[in-house]
Amino acid sequence: MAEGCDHSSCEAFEYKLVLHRGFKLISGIHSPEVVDQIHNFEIQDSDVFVITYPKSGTIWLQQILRLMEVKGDVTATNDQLNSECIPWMELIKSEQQFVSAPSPRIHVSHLPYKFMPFGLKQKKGKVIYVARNPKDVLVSYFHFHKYANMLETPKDFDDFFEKFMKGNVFGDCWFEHVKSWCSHKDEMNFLYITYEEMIKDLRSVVEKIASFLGKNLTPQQLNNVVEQSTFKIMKNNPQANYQHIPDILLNHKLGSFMRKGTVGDWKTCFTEAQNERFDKVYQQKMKDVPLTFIWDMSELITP
Ligand code: PPS
Repeated sequence: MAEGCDHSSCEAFEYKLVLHRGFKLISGIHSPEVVDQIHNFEIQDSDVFVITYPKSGTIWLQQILRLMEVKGDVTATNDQLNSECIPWMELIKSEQQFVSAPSPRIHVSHLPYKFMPFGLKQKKGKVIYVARNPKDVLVSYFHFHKYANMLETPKDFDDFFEKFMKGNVFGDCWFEHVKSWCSHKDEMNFLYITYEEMIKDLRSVVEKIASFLGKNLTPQQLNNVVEQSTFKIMKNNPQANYQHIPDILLNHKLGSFMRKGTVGDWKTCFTEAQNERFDKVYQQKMKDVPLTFIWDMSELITP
């Protein structure tokens, strides 16, 4: 989410959320014209799209898929950033950039379903949707807003809580995002995974992804993918950790993409009243949605 503009020489550029066909884009980062073209991009069977609401594990998937492409050989990934090899759909500059990307073309995106290539609905290409429990998403996004210069700095947690609940952030409403994608899952080649299952058992999720993508990796190669995709390793891997983003966009002194990487951090920020309110909204908005989430680390420990 943090690249794609060329404001490295600007003293100060005012980024703001701008409504485009019912979805907020970030002015100066996203081009509404290019975003509108995505719908008509021709899709090949080998195309892969990782779809996430912000702060749900996007860069984690970039690392996993990148490593899978090189069969777990991390030395083969040293010369290029993950964000260059697996770019953001909403940040590409033109259709030509998409068309000429080497196969398999792998992209990540926070865009809602309605903007994505029509071909996906004809079961061309593959979609991996990564969801994370929305309370942890909210907290991770709050911390991200404090150091991301292209997003409005929240006054405090309460202020951000309100913005998130109203969907007044890039990505819009979490509930609508997950519902819009998951309600169309049968139209696409679609794999749904969660951040929490990756925390619980990364290896089995990596195996699931490999099988979905038809990748034949040996057990050792799979081990390598898993080992190189742990929080600790990624945090220190400049190809994966987004430390290359210029300070004009991310104030690295105030935060990091690889922040905590855990489940249940919402408990450090939510008040009891906020938690109750969130639960009420969650129950109401998700009442017809057959998805469940893990809210705390203790739920991950099998007795
Ligand atoms: S963004 O800005 O939307 O692209 O951010 P995104 O990559 O989706 O989400 C960032 C959060 O994912 C965590 N992360 C990980 N957690 C555990 N293990 C690994 N390997 C990993 N990689 C990324 C990252 O720490 C952010 O979560 P928080 O809660 O802020 O730590």
